[in-house]
Amino acid sequence: MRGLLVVDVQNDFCPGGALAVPEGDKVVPVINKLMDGFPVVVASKDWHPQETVHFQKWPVHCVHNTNGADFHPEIVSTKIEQVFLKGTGNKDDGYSAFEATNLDLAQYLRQKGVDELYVTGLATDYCVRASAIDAAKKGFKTCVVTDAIAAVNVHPGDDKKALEDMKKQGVELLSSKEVTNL
Ligand code: VGL
Ligand code: ZN
Repeated sequence: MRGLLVVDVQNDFCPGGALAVPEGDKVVPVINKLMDGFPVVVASKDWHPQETVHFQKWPVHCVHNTNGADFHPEIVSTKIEQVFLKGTGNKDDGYSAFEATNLDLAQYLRQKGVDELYVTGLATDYCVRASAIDAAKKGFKTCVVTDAIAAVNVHPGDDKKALEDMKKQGVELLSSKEVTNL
């Protein structure tokens, strides 16, 4: 069975946010459309404490229970059956949704009968990359939806490098159109 993972589509990663991904909000309508085709839709949230080593590398963002950590207002969150919170400690980055601390994502998906995971969201070169590679390593057939992701690109080309890394780890890359027609 197919599951959709929506990674970190939160205000702070969208234009105007504390760690805005260029055009981060362009993924929202694509993800909303994809949701209808999936029996299981889950999401992750970057969910940091006020002080963490993570903020030595990044501007303060997605502090738990703040507006910046909320989902983008146009994401149809009623379709998301469970949210996985990550980066919750003060000593870890928690880039992968499989590092969530409130619930075990891999266990949850297996329990639901999901063996194929479609990964979307923000950001291509950090949390999408880490989550997709973890999913593949954990034995899920894993696909990243190329028009449902956007990159931070701290260094130009990080997005392309991330896509290459994911492919090397056995992650398939498909457009939302291809996914819808599967
Ligand atoms: C992310 C940088 C810092 C992400 C999270 O969601 O990709 N990137 N924290
Ligand atoms: Zn973060």
